[in-house]
Amino acid sequence: MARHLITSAIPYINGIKHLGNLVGSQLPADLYARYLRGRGNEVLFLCATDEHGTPAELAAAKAGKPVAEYCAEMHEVQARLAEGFRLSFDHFGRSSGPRNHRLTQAFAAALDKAGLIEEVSEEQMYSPTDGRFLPDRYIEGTCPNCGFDSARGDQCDNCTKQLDPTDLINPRSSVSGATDLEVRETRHLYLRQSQMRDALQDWIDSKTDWPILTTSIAKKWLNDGDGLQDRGITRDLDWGIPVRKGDDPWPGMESKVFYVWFDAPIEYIAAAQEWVDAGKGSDWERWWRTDKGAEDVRYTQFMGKDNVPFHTLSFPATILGSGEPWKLVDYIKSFNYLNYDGGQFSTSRGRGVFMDQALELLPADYWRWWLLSHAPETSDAEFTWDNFQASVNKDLADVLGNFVSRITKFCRSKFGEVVPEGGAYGEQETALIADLTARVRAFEGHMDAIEVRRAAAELRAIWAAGNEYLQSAAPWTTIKTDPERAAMQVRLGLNLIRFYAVLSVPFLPDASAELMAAMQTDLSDWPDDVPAALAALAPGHAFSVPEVTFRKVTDEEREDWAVRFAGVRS
Ligand code: B3M
Ligand code: ZN
Repeated sequence: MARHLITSAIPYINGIKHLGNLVGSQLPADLYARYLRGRGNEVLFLCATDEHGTPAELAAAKAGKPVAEYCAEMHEVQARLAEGFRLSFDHFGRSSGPRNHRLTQAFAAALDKAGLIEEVSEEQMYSPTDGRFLPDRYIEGTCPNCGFDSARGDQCDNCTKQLDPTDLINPRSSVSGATDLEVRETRHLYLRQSQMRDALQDWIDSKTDWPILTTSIAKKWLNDGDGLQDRGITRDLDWGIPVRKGDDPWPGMESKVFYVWFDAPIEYIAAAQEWVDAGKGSDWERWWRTDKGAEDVRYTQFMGKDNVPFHTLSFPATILGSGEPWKLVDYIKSFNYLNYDGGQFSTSRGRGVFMDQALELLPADYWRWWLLSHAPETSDAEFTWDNFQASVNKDLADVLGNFVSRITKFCRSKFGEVVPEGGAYGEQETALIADLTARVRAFEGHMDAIEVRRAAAELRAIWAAGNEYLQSAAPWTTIKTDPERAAMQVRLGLNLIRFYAVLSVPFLPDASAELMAAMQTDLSDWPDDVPAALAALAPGHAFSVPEVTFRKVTDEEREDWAVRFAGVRS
């Protein structure tokens, strides 16, 4: 049994996430966590809300609430939605919690001790109209790298380049829109990332199995010359983790906080501590300290492509630079963007379908299936209502749902609600089992490699193989001439339902649970031995006919939803 640490990028606190955010980190992370647990591994799956920095301050101001209160409320909202989508976090933490405060301050002290922190007097954009400095998202303008006109002060969302507010062309305040900005002196702490170029280069070069998307972004910014500039890790903001040197004050920095991207990844560690504090675990160090057992852990991170520079350069610089035995990530799975119906999903503009809205329309499994089977892995992907309807109706209703319904109803009418006996398998059954064995091994291969779309396609093919078998074995015809044989076909069919339920848990946790309940079993062991797994429900085992497992999306609904979500969220 291996030990797997899995983290999803921690979503900003500033509002409800859209489906593009969900499929870019939390949902595939959940898929992988569920799969590894299903195969008997020990898994610690962590996520949290990212509560500091300008996104939090700006959103709280917009909501007219004190920022601490806003964050507490939004954390609950996001936690409930995560449950709604069945995201099986072992802990969903908060980056504003006391554990992260202490850890972040301790990391800063360790980096300082290692000579990697420098105090720099720098020029920052100041807005007389707003009466404040404008760090990060308080400022917008044109990206000097790609020309995108809504780049933010810390990063361009279009080309992923990390920026400084003073890099922006035609900068404006995102609070007031003011353009009469001036440059003022302020002192900040800088992390001397440039000192760690060689260490980071060696580390990234050693990761030959990483997805191309991850390594290409990492190498682009590493070799770009300025990707590994020394960067400010403090800000002139009220809300955040106060700058301290461990437990001691940091002279001259009393009114400042750490930059959100400095403390946010440290929350991955703090979330493990919070997990212990919440009584859900007993030892966080064996997951995070290589001197305390974590060298045996495989650590996988999930994130959208815009987060890759921070996870391949900045956070590893923090970890490596501390000189302390912290666990480094082993594998970074990153995603392209999911677009929405001819444009971009947009939180700021409220465009697309958001997590709360999606769950009002349909249960989580429908969304999980569509999103995962269309995950933006090798390129950007697009959500359209046509595609959503077609995929749900075909894969879930026609293939999986229909299979379950036909076999259970037929059995009930001819043999009653128990698994019938029947004779030995014939050629057709042997061929099906051989085919399924090969497909399950292929499915495992894709899941192990976190090739989400391929895994979904293989799972669909596994369902389809059962459907095709049923179609050609046709027990409803066989029964007229050979009832023994029909009984055997039904016995295999009922066993296939349980088998599908076990394999499908990572994609469709609710439907899988329903199918297991209908089959009146909790035998959920992974089918390492496919023939044995297909004999798990013995003759005489009782079952019940499940309710409709998946319903179809009607044309009327599709048209209605397309119109309803065409504009912006009100
Ligand atoms: N909160 C950005 C995002 O939600 C940021 C990720 C932090 S991961 C440590 O996409
Ligand atoms: Zn750009």
